[in-house]
Amino acid sequence: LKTQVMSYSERITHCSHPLTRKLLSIMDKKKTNLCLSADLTSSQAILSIVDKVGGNVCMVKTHVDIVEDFSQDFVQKLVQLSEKHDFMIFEDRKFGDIGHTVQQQYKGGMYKIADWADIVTTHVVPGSGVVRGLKEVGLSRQRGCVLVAEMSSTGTLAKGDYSKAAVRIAHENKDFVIGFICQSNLTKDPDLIHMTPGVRLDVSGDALGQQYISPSSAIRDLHTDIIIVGRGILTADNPVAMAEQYQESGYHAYQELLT
Ligand code: 6AU
Repeated sequence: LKTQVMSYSERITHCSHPLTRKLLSIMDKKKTNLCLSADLTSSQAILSIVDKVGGNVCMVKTHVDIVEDFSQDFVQKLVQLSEKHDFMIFEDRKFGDIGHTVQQQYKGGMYKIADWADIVTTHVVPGSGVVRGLKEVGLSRQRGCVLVAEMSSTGTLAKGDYSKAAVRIAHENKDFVIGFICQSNLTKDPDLIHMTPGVRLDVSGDALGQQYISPSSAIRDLHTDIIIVGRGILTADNPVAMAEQYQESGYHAYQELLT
């Protein structure tokens, strides 16, 4: 039995957060629910793949702390690419400390994440103070955050009451929280976007506990909104063709929900 969902354009009219609205309008305009996880270690390699597949994605996710030659010039160029191709920048920092510490990690150090990342991830293990700390830094810069409510890895502890608490923290901080990293649909609230990693077409896992599902399982069966794909694209013989394939699979699964 198929469950009717709202189209991206219809959902925008039910959303209040400017970042959620922007993201949905990019998804609608570019016909994509694909987020590239650009988990490469050289700035040049990241900028090169992002320039090639920027047209296929609604977001580019980074792990800046794995970039060997990180510089502010790198993130400036990434921001330029986000303007050229119209995608959002998503730093997967997974904050996980007390509010006071995460504020400094978010705005300071060598990365100055708050200066360039539209969205960041945070764990909720410290309780809601982590979100309130990030919010004090991010709100005036029109930033947002995504809560890691569930994980794709074997034996994850982020489940059950923990995930429910993440949903509660999201609802209490909707001026700053725009969604979840998750493996299921956690709320019908149109403002909160469900983003699902652990998506790949050719293999079912890796040697370190990563577990994969297909784009259609994520979007059509689990009713999440965005697929996050790293190695499925990055290690392909033809990453550009593969990005197109993930874009099509994810978007097709969304269209199946609409009909
Ligand atoms: O497609 P992969 O397996 O190459 O990469 C998946 C990406 C990696 C992980 O750090 C991230 O998604 N991730 C996350 C995120 C986005 O927070 C949570 C999770 O549960 N599983 C996961 O793989 O960059």
